[in-house]
Amino acid sequence: MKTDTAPDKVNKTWLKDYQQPDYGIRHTRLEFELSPQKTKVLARLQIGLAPDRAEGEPLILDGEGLELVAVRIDGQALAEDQYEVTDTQLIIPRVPVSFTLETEVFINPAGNTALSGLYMSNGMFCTQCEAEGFRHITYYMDRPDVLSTYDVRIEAEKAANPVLLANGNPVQSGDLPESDERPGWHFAEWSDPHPKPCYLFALVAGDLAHVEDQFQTKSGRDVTLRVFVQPENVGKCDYTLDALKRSMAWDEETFGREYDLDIFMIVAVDHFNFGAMENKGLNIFNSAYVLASPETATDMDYELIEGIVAHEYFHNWSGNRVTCRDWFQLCLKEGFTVFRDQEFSADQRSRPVQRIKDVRRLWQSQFPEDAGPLAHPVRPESYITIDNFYTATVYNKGAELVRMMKTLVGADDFRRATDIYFDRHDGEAATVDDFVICMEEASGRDLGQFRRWYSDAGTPEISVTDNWDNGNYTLTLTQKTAPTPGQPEKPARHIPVKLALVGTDGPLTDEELIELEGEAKTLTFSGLPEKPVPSLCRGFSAPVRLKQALDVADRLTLIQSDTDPFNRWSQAHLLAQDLIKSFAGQGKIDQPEEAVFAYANALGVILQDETLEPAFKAEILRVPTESDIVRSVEIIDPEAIGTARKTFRSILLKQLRPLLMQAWEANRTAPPYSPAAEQAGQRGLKNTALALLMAEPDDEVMSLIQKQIETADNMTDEAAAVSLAAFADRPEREQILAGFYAKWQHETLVVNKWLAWQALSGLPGALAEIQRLMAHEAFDLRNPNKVRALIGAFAMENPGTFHLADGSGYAFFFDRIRELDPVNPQVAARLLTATENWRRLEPGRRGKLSEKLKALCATEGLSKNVYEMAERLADGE
Ligand code: B3K
Ligand code: ZN
Repeated sequence: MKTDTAPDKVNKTWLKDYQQPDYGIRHTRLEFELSPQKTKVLARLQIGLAPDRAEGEPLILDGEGLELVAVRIDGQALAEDQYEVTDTQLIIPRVPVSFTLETEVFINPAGNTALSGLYMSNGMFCTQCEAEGFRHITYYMDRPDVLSTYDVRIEAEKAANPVLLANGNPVQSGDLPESDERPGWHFAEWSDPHPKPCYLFALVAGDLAHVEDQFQTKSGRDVTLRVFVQPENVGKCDYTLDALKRSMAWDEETFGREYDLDIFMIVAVDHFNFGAMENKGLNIFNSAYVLASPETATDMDYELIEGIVAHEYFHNWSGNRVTCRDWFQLCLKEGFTVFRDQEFSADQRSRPVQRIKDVRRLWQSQFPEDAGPLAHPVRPESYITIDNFYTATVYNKGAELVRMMKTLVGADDFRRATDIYFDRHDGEAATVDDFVICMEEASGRDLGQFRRWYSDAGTPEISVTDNWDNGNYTLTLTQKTAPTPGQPEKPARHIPVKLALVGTDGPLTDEELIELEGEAKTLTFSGLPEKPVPSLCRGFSAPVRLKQALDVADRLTLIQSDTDPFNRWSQAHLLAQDLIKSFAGQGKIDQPEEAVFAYANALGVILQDETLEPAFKAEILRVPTESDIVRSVEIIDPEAIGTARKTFRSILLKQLRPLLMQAWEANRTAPPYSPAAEQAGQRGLKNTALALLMAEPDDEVMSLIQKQIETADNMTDEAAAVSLAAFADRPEREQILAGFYAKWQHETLVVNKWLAWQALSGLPGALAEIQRLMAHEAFDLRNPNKVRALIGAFAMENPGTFHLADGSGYAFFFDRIRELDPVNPQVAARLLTATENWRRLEPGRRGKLSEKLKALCATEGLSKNVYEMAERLADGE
């Protein structure tokens, strides 16, 4: 690990400095002799000077933490004075125009706790190379615009590693001759004919079982599909395989994209820094997004598996066949691929509910990012480490930009544009601009102003004013974006606004698309029978905030009478949020109590509406979390928010109790369990009703909880009931939690849920409980899933405990960051996003948290990951 700290030692990389590489790597051959502490890597690279470059450029390869044994050019060993090795590079001043470079290095996979490069998870070897992990494996031009074909040979002890996998197609395998040094070894060779950047390289070796299926592509290619897992999990892969087949068929149907190798593999590993990785032909997944059985996985787990399997598969075209020129273009593959997986899920499940979930996610993580010290453009301009820019802005806002372009050019031209893009840039490293150019060419539209969405950070706010005059209605939309770090001026953006006017009995106009390009736009309507309520940004047509002065009655009109399901939900969610804020003394609604009665009535009508799907009802019934309120207030006072939310839930419950009981009863699903949308929606509604009933956890409701725990035949119902018990101040709590642990202690993914529920509890003593759990056998700082379950859930989603007034939550959190940083800097840095709202805290907490950030920033020996985050967070103080 690199341990630069002082700002002057930390190099920033800038988009404006991009230069094409001096050399290309035509072909890469890698030979691995795997051994946990000392793996040998031989790299044989066919290198050539780039066509437009003059001879004499030095060859500079990236490499970190490598023990270099030999360097050869065209078979000739280089003397030590013919090259230079630094902490991060191998520099060869003089090389021929075209040559073969061989390097031999040793690396230590077992010591790699950062989980970047080649590392070990539960005894198996695996890799993670995006973004810059390959340089921990061998010396290479570790940048996405160097594309090469690969041959890989893996040698390893057969008993411990019967399975040896790499990218591409299998070539040959067999036993190695017996020898004293390597008794019982074998080998496998793989070949990947598709040129790829090294971040897509992957290798896996271990004792794995697999499930298998076949897929025939539209043009008749037979593809073997395999999902590899630890042998005890082989019964939990069927859904992953099924989701994969559906993804392959969908991408052919929707984007005309076929798979291009003879085999597609997914491998599940327990130690993984994020969700999954799209390595060519050999996706490596966090086991949480592969393994599922009705007894151990929730509906939400199934949904995530489906979405992530699709996402990684779709990268085969949007990311792998067409990759990124440099890491500033990350949204080119990530934003587009998130858009693709969102569309897939919308087609597999309920489109309106999918849209609600996608926007909920954007509001939870991207809007706060855009409004705080970590704000950055979808295409950032600089970074210390790109690891810190795998953000909601790049991914989720990036997806919204693709969605807006589709709205602007229309579905047919959008599909023509993606065809042009894939054809034109196949086998290349492209830029965001290349993508937008394809949209322009296919549609004939000028997207010049639209490009600001990529370069300008911040969420535009659209203020809405209107005037009603005897059947004539005028509506004025005005846009404004607040300054963000480094960007004081924000010119107007090109914003697609879908709108309709709604009356008490439903829409008064058809939906139309308005393009807001200037600062403001005024629209006039005549002949309307009543004063309408404008339904704006229907389907969330643009990632903006609407500033609309609607009274409660108008908002209820939209909740009840709009035909756009997204706006019905968003109005309900935002009204609930405003009501809670009003109870906390920060809202604009007078007499919030009466308004809650009216709101409850509206919810009651929705609950009884037979035409609405249960999943939609569940979304609308879900009370905003404390974190939702924290995100939406100007000044964060966690205690006032906690109390206000309780008040709101209690009043709602008083009004709705019989209907909630009925919803709980009526939505119990009949066996057998199915993870498909319909049943999942019913369980979602039943368990959301139960959650609201737990606003007053009396004996009657606790008996429902107990009954559900005892009779559940699936983890969704069991988890819902046990987690609600974990949040309740009831005598049964301890015994329910202990019983759950005793039952599931051998299922690590289930135990992670148990850790998270306790980390989310807002009960007095929650912090002490979390501290105790750090020492529990179920916790392990080296496993990112466990870190996220316990520390991540506490810091990100338990504001009452994280922001304890005496600062003890902060002290605990920063101790953990310091402990984790030397183990896994990427995960430690990511956790720090929990502090991004510190400037909005009430003064007491604000002072305490900013002190902690400043102290962290000044700490010697931080990783550059944590240093960069702390510096951006504390900047200006
Ligand atoms: N491309 C990977 C993310 C890699 C993150 C590296 N820090 C997974 C994905 O987005 O599909
Ligand atoms: Zn991705």
